[in-house]
Amino acid sequence: PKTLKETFAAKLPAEVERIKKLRKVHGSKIVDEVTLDQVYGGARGIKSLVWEQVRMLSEDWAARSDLPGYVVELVDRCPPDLHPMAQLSLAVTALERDCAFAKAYARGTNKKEYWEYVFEDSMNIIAKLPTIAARIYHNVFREGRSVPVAVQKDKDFTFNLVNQLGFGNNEEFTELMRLYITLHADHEGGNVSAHATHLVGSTLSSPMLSLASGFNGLAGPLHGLANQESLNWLQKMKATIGDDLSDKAITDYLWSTLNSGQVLPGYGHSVLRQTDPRYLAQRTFALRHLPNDPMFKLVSQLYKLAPEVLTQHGKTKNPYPNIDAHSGVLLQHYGLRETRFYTVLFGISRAMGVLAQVIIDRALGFPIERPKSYSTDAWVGFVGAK
Ligand code: NMX
Ligand code: MLT
Repeated sequence: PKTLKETFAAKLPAEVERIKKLRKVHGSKIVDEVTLDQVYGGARGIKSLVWEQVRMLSEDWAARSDLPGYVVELVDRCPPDLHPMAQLSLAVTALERDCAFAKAYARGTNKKEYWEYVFEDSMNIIAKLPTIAARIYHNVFREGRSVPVAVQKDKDFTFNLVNQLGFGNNEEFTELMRLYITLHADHEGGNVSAHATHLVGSTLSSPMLSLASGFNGLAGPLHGLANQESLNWLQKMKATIGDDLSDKAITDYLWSTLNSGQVLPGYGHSVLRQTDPRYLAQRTFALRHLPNDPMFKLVSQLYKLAPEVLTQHGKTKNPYPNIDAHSGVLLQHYGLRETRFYTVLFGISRAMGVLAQVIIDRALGFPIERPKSYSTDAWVGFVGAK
């Protein structure tokens, strides 16, 4: 059977031709109109990115999973109160020392071959993420008393991740994590982690530095850190209202969060205008495996109450839950209770989606990204306002 790289290489020429022809025939067609609201509104909805998909290969990743000694040392030297996402970003940045693409570029490699090196780098990074993450986990939450066990080369990527974290004997949790890793991997190109990785990669910066930029974006509470925020907030809610989990007590708590100028973590979305299908996939898992978990029951009660409260609040365009409203309760059910670690798990999965795109970006020769900016005075003139 062909390797992933051979499969990609075989498909590439036809895709390059397809895009060439598309641009030749339709290159001057207008594909979108942009309003001033979109310019000031975080470029929301502007059609301006191209995004595609590839599959993973666990065996290949297992073979590439060893960490260089200096990365182990770097992670081990991080203070335990440095957030695990910052540690992950540092470790990925440090992997650039062995970047095949940067070395090939320095040698003056033909730009048509860039993707081959970016492919190797991307596979190497993804392969090492579970070991890096597990090392951070043991250092921060087990006071470094334990180290991740070795990767089992005949086992799948997610089994090894779970096993290295110390939960490998729990098949149901491993199955949950297979779902988790699948759900978080990609989500089109406009979200912050994907877009940041793509943007930085467009400068021909290495896959390591590009992904670290994506991780830095993912670490924000409005993006991937929302999974940590969501579970912390649920726990605070429970501690505050005690055993009275009545609709009224919960609704009052939701209003107290909103009235103190905070968002309801795990609710709302920049693009979706319905319950996130990834939330529903996790809910289906919970209904099957942990229907009586008290925190899952609370999440279900919120699902019933929060959309109405957010609608009355009248601000968010989407009052329904997103992926981050659910993932934490599943992790805590199986004993992974360290909420500060949750976004690292999101990052491991997201790396697959965004690095796949960086490979495609280089294979298709996408240019440096550079939108135009204007001052408000210039925009005022542009739209003819007084
Ligand atoms: N709770 C309270 N207010 C909200 C919420 C929420 N969950 N969601 C949006 N709003 C507010 C938002 O802050 C904004 O207020 P203002 O006009 O004062 O700035 C207003 O509603 C309009 O926002 P939208 O256009 O609906 O959403 P936007 O695209 O700006 O932001 C999120 C999208 C996801 C950042 C926002 O819904 C949010 O902050 N949600 C909570 C954090 C969260 O769950 N993030 C995770 C997203 C998924 N992920 O994995 O990345
Ligand atoms: C994501 O998975 O990246 C989030 O849903 C945020 C987004 O799409 O903007």
